[in-house]
Amino acid sequence: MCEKCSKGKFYITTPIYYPSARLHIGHAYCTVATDTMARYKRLQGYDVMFLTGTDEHGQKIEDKAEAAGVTPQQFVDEIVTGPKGVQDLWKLMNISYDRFIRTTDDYHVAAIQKIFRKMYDNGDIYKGTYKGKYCKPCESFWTESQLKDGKCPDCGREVQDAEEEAYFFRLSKYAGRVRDLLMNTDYLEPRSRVNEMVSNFIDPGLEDLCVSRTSFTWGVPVDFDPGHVVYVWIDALFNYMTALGFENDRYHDLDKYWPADVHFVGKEIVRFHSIIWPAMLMSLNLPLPKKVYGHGWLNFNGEKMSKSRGNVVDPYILAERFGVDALRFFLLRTFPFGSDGNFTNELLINTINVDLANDLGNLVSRTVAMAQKYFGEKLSDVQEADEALDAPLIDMVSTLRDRYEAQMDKFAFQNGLGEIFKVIARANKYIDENAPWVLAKDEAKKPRLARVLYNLLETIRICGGLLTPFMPDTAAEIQKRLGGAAMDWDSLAQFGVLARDVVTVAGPALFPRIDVEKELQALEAMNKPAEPELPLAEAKPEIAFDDFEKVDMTVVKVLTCENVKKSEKLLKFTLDDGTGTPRIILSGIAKYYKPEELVGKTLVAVTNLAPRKMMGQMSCGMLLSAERGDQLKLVMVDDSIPAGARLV
Ligand code: ME8
Repeated sequence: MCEKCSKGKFYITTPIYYPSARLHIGHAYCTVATDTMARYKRLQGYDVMFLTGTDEHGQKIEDKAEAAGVTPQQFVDEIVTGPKGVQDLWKLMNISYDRFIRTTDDYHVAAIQKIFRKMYDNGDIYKGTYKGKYCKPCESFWTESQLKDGKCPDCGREVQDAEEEAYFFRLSKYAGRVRDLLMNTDYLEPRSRVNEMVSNFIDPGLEDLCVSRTSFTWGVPVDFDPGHVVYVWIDALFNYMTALGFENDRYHDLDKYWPADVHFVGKEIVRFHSIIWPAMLMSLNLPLPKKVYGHGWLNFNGEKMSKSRGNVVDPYILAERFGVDALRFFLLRTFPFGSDGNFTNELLINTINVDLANDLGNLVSRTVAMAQKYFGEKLSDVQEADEALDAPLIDMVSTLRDRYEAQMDKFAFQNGLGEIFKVIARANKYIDENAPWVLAKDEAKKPRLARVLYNLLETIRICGGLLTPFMPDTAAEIQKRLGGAAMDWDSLAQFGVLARDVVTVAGPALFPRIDVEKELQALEAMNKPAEPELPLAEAKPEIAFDDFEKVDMTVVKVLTCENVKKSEKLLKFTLDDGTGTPRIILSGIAKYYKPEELVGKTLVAVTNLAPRKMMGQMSCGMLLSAERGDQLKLVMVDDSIPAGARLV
């Protein structure tokens, strides 16, 4: 139990992200959910440790860094700590993590080496030969029997044959204990994922796991066998403990926080967290985490979110247009956490309009505006509640915290919000039932009017307080409008905490209504598919400087340009090359340009190329153009460069 508070500790983690590309809104989903749970537990009075971070080793990163012409460390540094990188994104999304681990941190690397050696020393890691299949994008090894139609069962992509000397972890030894853990405890939720793990992976026979690689170097070196690097999932999974100080001196709160109360993970990595992770902890006689929760995936317009398909939903764009709170709210209000969901811009805008602008926003604006109109800043003369008129609302609000808590404790974010929004809808109905504007016409009914407004303000206080984990800024704004009213956990279970002479503060609409059509068009325009990756032409062999010097590249101006009769490909150029005699060049670029658009342009030509006959006409030289894939552009230079200038 923590000394500071009565509730105890709560240790929650997100998966640590691969910084192989910029994160999209699907990645933010899990982190927003984790942040909401962490804030909820803090609100309840728990001493929370919320860990997130980045998983920076592996062949995929090594390959990408090489393609980008930088070192793997430079590559990951840019994506993790650079502008609009992972850490910036979490700042933007108001993610209140307590600790951020990078698996390239020195203390973690050294700890992983010790952990690997411990399992080697206890006989659970041994050396053998690896023969099998490897999925590079997933960094996963598979046996033939695990493949689905010969492809990676996780991502459906091609796998490669792999054979090399490698270390193995005796996963098979733990099959029985892991099966028992999954079948007979609440370790893994939702329950449907248990059947998936047991029938797809454990019951067909768990084989020992290959836990080292020699074909690349970007990983934690096995310190007693140079050339081997530790399998990235061992490196990654132990982050949950090294970040607390396991096998290192950087942190010292392992005893306080371990075992984790819950690991939130996406469904495709449940296998690692529910089979490999507990087996390794069993091998080291360490306590197991209390729970792994495998959430669903978000698709975009029915398709998998991916950068190459051009359907990435950029959290920066969405947050800028709709606000961070609206985005956070949408993710958890719309999709049940344990199931897959389909993100569409229309759904996002409609959710903001209906729930936030209409229901919540209107309730707050109308109530505060009426309180100020009829009473000024300070409410007064509040009479006692009317049993018949007020009990339905007051009863519902007084018990809201309990219903919300029951859902939140099951990680049912959507249902927790559902409870709040039922109350908000009821409160809006209460306004219509009690018609404060009618009461206001009769001075004798002022105390009743005050009670009606008080009930509404108190409803807003409790709903606002319970919304804090989801929308921290909005909750703070609501609190301000209620004159800094209490929003601590205990007060949220009590109707009547708000002072009867509460001072209200007016403000602009919390969530302005969005014009659906206009906004959809704007988003559509921004979400044009990304440029397809174009193949690079093969590089030519090296040439000597003297060879390069032999080529005359001259700036030329287009005097005339026309199609060549009977040719679909050729354009005929008459060019000023500075000599005073027009030069004729034929070029096979008719597919890319209309002749008239080139007249007057300043181009570059190779002018000492031997003349060539094409379609019965002589061509004296060649115009330079740049080509990639099926795109081609003439090389055009600044018009101020005179014809005849040589490229040197
Ligand atoms: O898996 N919808 O990292 P990662 C919902 N490094 N969740 C999604 C998603 C989507 N469209 N796309 C990705 C890794 N995610 C490992 C974790 S933990 C010891 C190591 C989720 O960057 C995905 O399910 O590929 C995963 O939980 C998280 O983003 C990080 O994915």
